[in-house]
Amino acid sequence: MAVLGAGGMGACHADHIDELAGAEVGWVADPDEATGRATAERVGADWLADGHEALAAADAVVVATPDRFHHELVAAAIEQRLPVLCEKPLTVELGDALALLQAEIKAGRRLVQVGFMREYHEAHVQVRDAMAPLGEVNHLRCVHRNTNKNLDGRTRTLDEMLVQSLIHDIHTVRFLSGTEITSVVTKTVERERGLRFVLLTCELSNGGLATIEFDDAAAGYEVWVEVDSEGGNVVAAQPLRASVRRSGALASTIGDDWFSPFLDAYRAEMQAWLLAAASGTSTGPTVWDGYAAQVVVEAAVRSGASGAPEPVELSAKPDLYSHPEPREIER
Ligand code: ISE
Repeated sequence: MAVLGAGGMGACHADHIDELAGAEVGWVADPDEATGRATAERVGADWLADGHEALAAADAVVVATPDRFHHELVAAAIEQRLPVLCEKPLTVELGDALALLQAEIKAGRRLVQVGFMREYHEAHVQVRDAMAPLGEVNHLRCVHRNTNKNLDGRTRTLDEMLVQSLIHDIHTVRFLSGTEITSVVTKTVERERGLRFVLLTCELSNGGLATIEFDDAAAGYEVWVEVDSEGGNVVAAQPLRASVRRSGALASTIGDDWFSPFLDAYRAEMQAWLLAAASGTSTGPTVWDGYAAQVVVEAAVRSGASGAPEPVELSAKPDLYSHPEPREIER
């Protein structure tokens, strides 16, 4: 495997590949030599500065570079018919997501898995399984509280929050409800230091609603979902945490980083991707999912500016993405 980008996510993916039997990290590519070498040496791989060089040598590739480089590397991997695991977002620009859709259609195969790893997170999987027999979704509520301790006091723009964070919840709405988002209204709360809270209200193609509540300066990191369906209500299990009674108080720890609550999900995602790649098939969130989430992001940005509901207009879903069965990758 080649791992392109050795920042937090690249290093995490390289470690997970290294842990799993049957796959090896051959190359870690990162223009920053110290960062690249640190991960490469840990997993017994070679360091390369150039992602394209690593890609030419590998059987499969993980793209975990800064978001703006995803498009060109994924396009090159599709061109070489290599299985790809690409961190979210698939691309930053909608036009680039469309180009990847066209490239995969031209290749005639699903080659890319997009890193919407909530699909591999136990609490989300439990909700999906529990709601399956309950019929149509009437309302799906996503709560996402980010502490953003690594922003050093900087606040993010609406676009950044949507592309970097809420895009996960947008995918969660789509994969849990099995519907498409047809319109979105964006409301925001600005405080002295900048944008703090975003609320998306989405109409779904089955006539239901979804709301995404996003706090970018919360006291602790939390992600959960609640669903009201025709046949019942499902609430995601909260993580098990010890309660401590001390000095007349009852306390529990939430945690403030977004990474550790999802470590098992990242591992499961990697395992699923590797198994599919090894058997010549593909699985998990597709380029269509990456594109569809990006269309919702663009509509939410427009609504943030206009204050009005904005339609989410997807192109017709290509056949390649219409059937759930994994397809063989022919090389
Ligand atoms: C981060 O990039 C992630 O992917 C996390 O899952 C998300 O919760 C966080 O908001 C993002 O910044």
